[in-house]
Amino acid sequence: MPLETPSRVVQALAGRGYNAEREAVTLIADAETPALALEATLEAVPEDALVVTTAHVREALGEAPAPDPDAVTDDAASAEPAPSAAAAAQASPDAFDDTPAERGRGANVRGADAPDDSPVSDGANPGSTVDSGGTTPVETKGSRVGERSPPEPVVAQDVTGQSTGTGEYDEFVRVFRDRYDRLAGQLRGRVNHRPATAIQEMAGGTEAEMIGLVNDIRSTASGHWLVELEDTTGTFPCLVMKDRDIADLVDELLMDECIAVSGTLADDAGILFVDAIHFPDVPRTYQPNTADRHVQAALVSDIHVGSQEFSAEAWGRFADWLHTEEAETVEYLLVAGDMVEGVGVYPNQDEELDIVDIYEQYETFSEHLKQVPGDMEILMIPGNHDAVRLAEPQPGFDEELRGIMSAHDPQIVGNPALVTVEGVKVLMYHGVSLDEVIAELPAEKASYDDPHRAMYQLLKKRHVAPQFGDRTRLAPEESDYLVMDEVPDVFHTGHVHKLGWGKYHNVLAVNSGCWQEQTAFQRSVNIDPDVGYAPILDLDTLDMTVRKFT
Ligand code: D5M
Ligand code: FE
Ligand code: ZN
Repeated sequence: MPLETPSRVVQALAGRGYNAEREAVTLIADAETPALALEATLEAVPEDALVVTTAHVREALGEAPAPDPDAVTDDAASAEPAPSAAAAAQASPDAFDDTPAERGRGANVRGADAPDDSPVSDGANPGSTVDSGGTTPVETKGSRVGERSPPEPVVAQDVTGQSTGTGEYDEFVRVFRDRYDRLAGQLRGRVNHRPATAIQEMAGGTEAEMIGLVNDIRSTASGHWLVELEDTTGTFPCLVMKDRDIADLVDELLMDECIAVSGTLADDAGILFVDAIHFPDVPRTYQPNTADRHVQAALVSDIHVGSQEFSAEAWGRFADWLHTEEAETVEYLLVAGDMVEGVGVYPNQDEELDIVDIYEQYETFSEHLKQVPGDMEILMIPGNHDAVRLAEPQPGFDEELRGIMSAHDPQIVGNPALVTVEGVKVLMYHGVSLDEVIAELPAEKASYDDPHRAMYQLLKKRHVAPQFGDRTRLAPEESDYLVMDEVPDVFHTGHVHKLGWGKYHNVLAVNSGCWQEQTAFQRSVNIDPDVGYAPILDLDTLDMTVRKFT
């Protein structure tokens, strides 16, 4: 069996009775000869082990005949030369011949239980209403095939089939240069910036402006902030005094994001005293696009089929509601990642698996997708639990998984992707960076209770995952797929399993909750997930209604 994709590696390991850590799978898939790497790994795994770990693979590859040395030693989370995650995991959608739509298959009508109609309130979200699925008697209809005929969304900013990265060091340099060029382009009109090397030559006391990626943030002995900016020529230290209003903005900074500063050089010209910080941002007056007919989209994510905590009941109620007259105008279903629970994603995850085989998980997911009316247009991106490479941008599912999920002929795209639905630009991103934003920023700016506020920060930075390292893995590509060149009209994420939405400079940010009850890990860290909600978006007004199906 060829072992060119991580999913094949997972399958091969599962065939031998092993779960595997995600990175272990990537390492094997990226080895020069994955089949040999797999065999070597299986030899290295102790007899009583259930999970193939990254350590097992590294140990095995140290001895394996001629594995790719980069793939062995690299860590995608470090800035050192470089994970070769990109090479092996690519789906090739161009080669994937779309099977004809089987629109009839999803139109099966099930008896719909009337869902609980307790209203949900969220005062923080003006302009949006929360409704429940069961307030109107649920009326199931006969076959709806052909009643909805939504045009296919147009997809941009999708790495699927475009990936060229091999994880070499200079590819990281190239992708950061691209990030700088594009985000600096957004800031250029607002400052008259000079390159770092030019500022290094300027006289003390001169006014200067610089655009750079945040390279370091330190507090000085006297409590001021020293922010080092880096551009394509070099770095320059910028000092933000603690008693200035702009000191608050330093709290919002993430490493590797692009900002501009204006200020005055110190007398010795060695440092820039900052008077203003500028973010690429969304213009306050941004006028979002809207559909020119009344049509709606359901925005969901984090279904986690295969987990013991997946709520098939809630999903069934949601799917049943979609068959009702009330949901007739809901023509699109957007799924922002984590279709399945996956295997080896987190330590001890296998103890909570209902389905241990990743392919069976997708088969079961596909069955649940078939409950959704067949005439809806479905669009999905992968998340960190899905069987694609973990490093972002993540390509869409490979052919084999597409085959499993083909019944509905969904549009399968990468993470992130900018999809235009009825003229409305929806930026879909799974949301792993939200963990990072929430961990780094003060609670009033980003928290699990208000995930949309963390999304506002990403909009302000015009990048879906600015801080490279820690939780967010980056695969270097020709360009930085994670930059928001265009302002989206709607920003849709998931991942943190919390429901939250609101508008930032007229852009609707929605984090869509989940369909998985609280896991043991979440209990241990007090994450209380929002389960079984479906945000329903009016594409003609960008107003939202949230329906509850638990
Ligand atoms: O992530 C769901 C949320 O829970 C997200 O905020 C990450 C967090 N999470 C869940 N399990 C873990 C473990 N084991 N370590 C760290 N963070 C975790 P999801 O991607 O759906 O698992
Ligand atoms: Fe999830
Ligand atoms: Zn996730």
